[in-house]
Amino acid sequence: MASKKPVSKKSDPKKPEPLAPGAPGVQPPSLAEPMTPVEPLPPKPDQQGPDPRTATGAPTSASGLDVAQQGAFLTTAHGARLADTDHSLKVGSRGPTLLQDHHLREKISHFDHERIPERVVHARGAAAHGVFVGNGAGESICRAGFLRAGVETPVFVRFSTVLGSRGSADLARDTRGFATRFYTDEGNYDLVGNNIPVFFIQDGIKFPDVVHAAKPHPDREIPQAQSAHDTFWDFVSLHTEAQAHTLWNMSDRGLPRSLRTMEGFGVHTFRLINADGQTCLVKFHWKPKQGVHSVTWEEAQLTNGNDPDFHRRDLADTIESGHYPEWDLGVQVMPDTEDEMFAGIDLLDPTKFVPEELAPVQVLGTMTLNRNPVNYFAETEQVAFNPANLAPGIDVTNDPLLQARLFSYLDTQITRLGGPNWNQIPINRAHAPINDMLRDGQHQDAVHGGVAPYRPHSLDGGCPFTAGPGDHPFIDIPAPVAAALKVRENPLTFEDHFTQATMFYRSLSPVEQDHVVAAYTFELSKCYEQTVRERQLLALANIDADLCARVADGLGLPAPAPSVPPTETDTTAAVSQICGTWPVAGRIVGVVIGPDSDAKDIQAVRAALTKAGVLPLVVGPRGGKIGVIAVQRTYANAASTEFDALIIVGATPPAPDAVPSLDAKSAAEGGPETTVDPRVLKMIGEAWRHAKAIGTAPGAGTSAPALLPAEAPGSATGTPAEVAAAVLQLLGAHRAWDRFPAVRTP
Ligand code: HDE
Repeated sequence: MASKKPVSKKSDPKKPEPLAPGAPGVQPPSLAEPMTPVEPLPPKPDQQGPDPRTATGAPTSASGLDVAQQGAFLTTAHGARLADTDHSLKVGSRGPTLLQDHHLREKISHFDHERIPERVVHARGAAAHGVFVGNGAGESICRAGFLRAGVETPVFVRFSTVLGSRGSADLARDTRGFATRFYTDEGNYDLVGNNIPVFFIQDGIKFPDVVHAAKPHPDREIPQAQSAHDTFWDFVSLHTEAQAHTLWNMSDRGLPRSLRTMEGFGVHTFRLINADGQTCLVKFHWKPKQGVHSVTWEEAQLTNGNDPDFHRRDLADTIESGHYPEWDLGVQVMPDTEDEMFAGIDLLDPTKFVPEELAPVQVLGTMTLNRNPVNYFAETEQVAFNPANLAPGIDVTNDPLLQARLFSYLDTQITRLGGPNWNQIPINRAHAPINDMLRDGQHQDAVHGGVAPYRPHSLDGGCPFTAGPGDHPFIDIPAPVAAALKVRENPLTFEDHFTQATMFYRSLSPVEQDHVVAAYTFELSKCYEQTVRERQLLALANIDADLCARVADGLGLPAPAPSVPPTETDTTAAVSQICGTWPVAGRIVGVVIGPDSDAKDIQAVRAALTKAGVLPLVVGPRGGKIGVIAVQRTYANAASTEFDALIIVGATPPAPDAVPSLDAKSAAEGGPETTVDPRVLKMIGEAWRHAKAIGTAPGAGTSAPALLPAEAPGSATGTPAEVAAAVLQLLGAHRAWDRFPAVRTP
């Protein structure tokens, strides 16, 4: 018979003990709910929030940011201490509940309003704090103070995908947002860019069209965070100025390995002015010191299932571990000519980029991201960027896409952040003194004194005054505007929609071109409408006949003839990601061990990797420890996609209960079954297909079955030290690129 349950549970009548003097933060080890109030633990040094505030408005002390609460006692929002937060106020233990229960209503009502509307685009993001240090090279072209040599400016950077909602997966094929706020001494400067240097549309008035087409279909709200559907391809095949950006999306750029390994671009052309009043036109670039790397499409699909937070986690973990990511900020400088053209490229057309061979990127300073946000909502969610936030010395151009953005961002925050005072939210506050005459409105946080928030006035001492030329005011650069008719049309120079798409495609390496072909074939195969596929094939025919033929072949459709004359174009080296060697610090290597692996061998591999700044994660058959080695991942929860390379130390782990399975080599050869643990084989098979470095260090007295084809590119075998060294070298190239054609062979 079931034991009788108590009919009611009373709140604990025990009174809290007074604080134990001299023992702040020390909790007795106990599994029970703590009953003795203690002051919060002091925070770690890097956990200071941006000007955090308590509910009372007073700045928090240094302590308290690593715990959720700011004091020992639970209170209501207006400061009354609470004796019970677990039981609503009822008439007797069986109710009904009383409307009088203020704490219940306050708690539930606040909860009801915990969510704010997500961003209509760029809803999913991850962010970090950091610092930008100017190198002085910008002084000759721009008077903005933060570019001066040695000036340190705090920054907050938010990376995002464009299409998906807040809860979507990180590795969607998509453009990435790269929005940087510089908290300069002269006010906030926001460089709100992307990881792709060109955009879908030339005029901001088309933005709702491209976004409606790319978002999930309005009837069923599918697919989430994807461009592989009819409405997207319908739009871009009709609106051919979108073809260049779409091609970048279909390339590896649409699938970054990490937010740390992305380039950033300001996209538009901006106008700079120096201290002597000379102007120039520039395109902004962020160049990651970690290299520009991507994942393969299969990795992206697997990762979205295994770890939809892959990019967020990677950024936060890397910063936490002290491997701070860095980017150089650079500019391509073009003369400020009357026609705003450069080498035949209309600098006001945001669907065009300037090849680096024509205007090299000149570095103005370096940004380091070195601190994770303390609170996602307060910082990453509430940050509100605005391309209209400019520093004195930097101004916009008449790019019609940029012009529309100058309206949109301010407008959007009024709905998203609930009123006009979003600039007062801590993450949005300028670090320069604020002295505006904006007053009142929802969520007004300031208690403004005085009586004269207007100008001119003779009260309040006449303040504020307007700044004179020597007071570093914001400068509207006096650019000439030609007399012309009011019209709704584009310049003729915006009409070429294909040349730069062709240039981009032909500048990629064969492996990267294969990926582009596979991406188009996948995406178009997901469209139901035959006319949409055929129209997009026509656009591809206008870009490159071979690209079109290969995609058409994959779709089982005839390749159409181009509708515009074939393009002759140069190539440009900087768009290919396969070049050179890159630093390996901050990369992750899975060290796969078996029950009998030698601890000394494992340690040798770990030590070599750690010395190079690479994070080794030991993957064992079960959790806990094997000898003295702590297992960080198990065969059950490890995913090959988490690692940039694999090293197998010791005998290859046997299958539990001798479950036979195919290994990578014999699978490739259609050969015999082995008894290697299938989860390990899966990891190795995936790493092989994704062209990752694979090392095997069989160790003394043990033998690893030859899992890979002989002389496999990107593989190494030998002693633990030899294998670690070889894998580190392979990692520098990111992947064993010459393995891809082998994968491609049917
Ligand atoms: Fe945005 N964009 N955008 N955009 N955009 C927004 O602003 C918009 C454009 C970009 O991490 C929104 O606060 C219009 C180009 C980034 O918070 C919204 C047009 C580029 C982010 C908006 C553009 C961008 C946004 C959504 C065409 C690259 C994320 C919420 C005229 C140069 C910022 C918000 C963050 C966000 C409008 C075009 C980049 C609705 C109307 C071009 C990185 O205001």
